Amino acid sequence: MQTINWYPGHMAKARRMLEENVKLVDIVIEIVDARCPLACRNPDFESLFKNKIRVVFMNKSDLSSRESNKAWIAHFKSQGITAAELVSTSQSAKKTAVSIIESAGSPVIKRYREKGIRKVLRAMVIGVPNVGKSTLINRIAGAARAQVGDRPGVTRSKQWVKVSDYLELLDTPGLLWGKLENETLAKHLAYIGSIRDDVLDTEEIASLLLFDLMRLCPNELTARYKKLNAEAEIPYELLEGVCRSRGFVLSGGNLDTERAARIVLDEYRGGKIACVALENPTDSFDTEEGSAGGEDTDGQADWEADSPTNAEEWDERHE
Ligand SMILES: Nc1nc2c(ncn2[C@@H]2O[C@H](COP(=O)(O)OP(=O)(O)OP(=O)(O)O)[C@@H](O)[C@H]2O)c(=O)[nH]1
Ligand SMILES: [Mg+2]
Repeated sequence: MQTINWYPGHMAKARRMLEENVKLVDIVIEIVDARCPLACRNPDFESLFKNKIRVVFMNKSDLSSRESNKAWIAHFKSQGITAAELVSTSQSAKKTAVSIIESAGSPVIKRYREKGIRKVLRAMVIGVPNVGKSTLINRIAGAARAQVGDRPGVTRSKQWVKVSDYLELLDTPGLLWGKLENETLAKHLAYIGSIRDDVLDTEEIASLLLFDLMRLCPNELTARYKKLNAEAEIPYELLEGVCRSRGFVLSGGNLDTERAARIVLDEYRGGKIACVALENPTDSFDTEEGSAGGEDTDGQADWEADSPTNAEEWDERHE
């Protein structure tokens, strides 16, 4: 796979931005995609948010499997982290999210009440691009306050959203962090649309996605694209199979794999292929084993992921 790499400078900036803003809040709400919580989480958070109340929302849980959602919640619980599954696009998300945020913040409210102060709870919503941070904030606020979109990098700067006289949420731009040197996890971020498609080789990413889905949910995959060869050993053959299934043939008889790649990624991200987890708490992604591509050997960036640019913009505006 094309190497997805991280610029340490951007990493430092993103970290500094979080460090500066975390001082302004009582709670850190971490949004992860339920299909790949590991890829979405930053290993640095333990130290960065040491003294903060933290909540993990596994959003887009409608796009993953029930068993996996349950397993992840139990996993977070075993680590002492409050976690809940959410579907921010559904009405019921507001009630679930607000009740968890309020109960997580109740010790702070209580502390202030003892001093005779009615405290406004402030929570910062963070996460990699496209996981649904702004959608959740809008849902909680009950209005379209924050801009949303089905691509990464929609939110470009931080924005406070007042939910009530006692709760304010800080929307932040999606930040890509530290996991990009692990090829498997980087691949997951590409699948879920956290990395801009125009800096990716979409045909390669779609081929790898098909290859992974053939292992995770062969029945659903072959039901959707009928001409796939379940025994294919080369990921690209599966993309060609999608072309045959859908009749994506160019004049001259060549297969339109570019079109197939766009369709596969769109359909996967929209939950049309299967609702299945890419990661489970018992998985180990420490090594590159099981990844179907080349290796990052020299640590040099082949291309620059987009979202650090958001971090820079955000930084500049708030320095
Ligand atoms: N299926 C499903 N889609 C969701 C859910 N939450 C958000 N989405 C969709 O995911 C896409 C991204 O949502 P945003 O709220 O813009 O994501 P974000 O994290 O703010 O993204 P950036 O600002 O780019 O970092 C939109 O198309 C939403 O409709 C969910 O729970 N389930
Ligand atoms: Mg946003």
